[in-house]
Amino acid sequence: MLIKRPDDIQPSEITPRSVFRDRRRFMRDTAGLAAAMLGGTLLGSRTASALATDKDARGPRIEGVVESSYRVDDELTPYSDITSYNNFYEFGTDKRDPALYGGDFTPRPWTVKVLGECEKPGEYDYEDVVKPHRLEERIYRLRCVEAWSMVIPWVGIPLADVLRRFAPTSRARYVAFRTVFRPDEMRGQHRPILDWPYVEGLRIDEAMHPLSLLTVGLYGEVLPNQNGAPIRLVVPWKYGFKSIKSIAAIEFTEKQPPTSWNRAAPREYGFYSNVNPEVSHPRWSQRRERRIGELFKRDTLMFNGYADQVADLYAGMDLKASY
Ligand SMILES: Nc1nc2c(c(=O)[nH]1)N[C@H]1C(S)=C(S)[C@@H](COP(=O)(O)O)O[C@H]1N2
Ligand SMILES: [Mo]
Repeated sequence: MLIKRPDDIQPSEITPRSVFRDRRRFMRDTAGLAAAMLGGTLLGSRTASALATDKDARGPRIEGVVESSYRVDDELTPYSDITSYNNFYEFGTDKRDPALYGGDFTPRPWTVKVLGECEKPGEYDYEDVVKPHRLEERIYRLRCVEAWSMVIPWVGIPLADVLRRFAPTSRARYVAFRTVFRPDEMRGQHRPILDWPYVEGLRIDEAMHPLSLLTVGLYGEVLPNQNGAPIRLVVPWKYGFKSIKSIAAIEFTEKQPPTSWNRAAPREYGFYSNVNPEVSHPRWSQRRERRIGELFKRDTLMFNGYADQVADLYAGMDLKASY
C-alpha cells in the first residue's frame, strides 16, 4: 500500500509468497484443475455447510454463533493464510509482521469511545458493544487494493444494529472510525509510516447497509491480533483498507471524515474505495486478482461481487471521480 519510501514496497507485494510456497496446495490446485477439465468438481473444497472450522485454527472458540445466509460459496482461504499474510501497518509493513509482532498487543480489556452526532455518546466496554447482539458467521470475500483476495468465514454482528443503539441524530451523515494508538504494543507506530492513529470512514448509508459487519472472530474463533482484535470492520464491497482493525472510537459526523490512506496519497486512495475493475490504481490493475493459495488470476467483480446488494448506494455517482 505504501507510497512514502521505496524500501517499504515489499517483494511480497509483487509476488505473493504463498503462490509456490505450499507444495501440497500446488498439487491440490493441479488435481482440481484436472478434475474440472474432466467435468468433475474441484477436489479438497473447503466450502463449509456448517460453521466453518479449519485444522490449523487454534484460538479460543466463540460460543453461540449462528450461520447466516450471507455467504459466498467460493472455496474458503485456509486459516493459516488468513492469519499470516496481513496488512496491519501498526505492526510493520511486511505481510508477515502482524503475525510476528502482534503477540505483544493486549486486546482485553477494551473500550470503544462513541462520539459526535448521537444521543448516546460515551465510553462503552467491549462487552456492552457486542453482548446484546447475536453473533453470526458470514462468508465474505475480502479484496486488497494490491490485487490479492481471500474468502473468510467471519464472526460478527451487523454494524447497523450497533450504530442504532447509539441513536445517531439527523445530522449524522458519516461515521468515522479510529484504531487504538499504542506505540508500546504496536512497533510500527514508532515510525511515521502513516499519520497515526489509523482512521477510516463510511457514509452513514454505507455503514447502515446490512453487509457491513462489525467483526470479532473468524473460523468460529476469537479474532487473532493480526486480524484486528478485538473488534474490526468488514465492508466486503470495498478494498481491504476500508475494513479498519482494532477499533477504539466511533464518531458520527456531519462532514466527510478524513481517512488515513487518502491523507497519505490522495491521488491513489479516495474516500469511497469501492472494488471496481474499471477504475485502475496507479500501481495495481484492479481488473484481476490473485486469490491467496491459487495459481491463476481471476477477474475482479464489480463491487467485489456484491453489486446486486450495493450498487443502489451509488446511483447517479461518477465512480471514476469518486474513487
Ligand atoms: N488499523 C488498521 N486497519 C487495517 C489496516 C491497517 O494497516 N491498520 N490494513 C487494511 C488493509 S490494507 C487490508 S487489505 C485489511 C487486511 O485485513 P486482514 O489482515 O484481516 O486480511 O485490513 C485493513 N485494516
Ligand atoms: Mo489492503
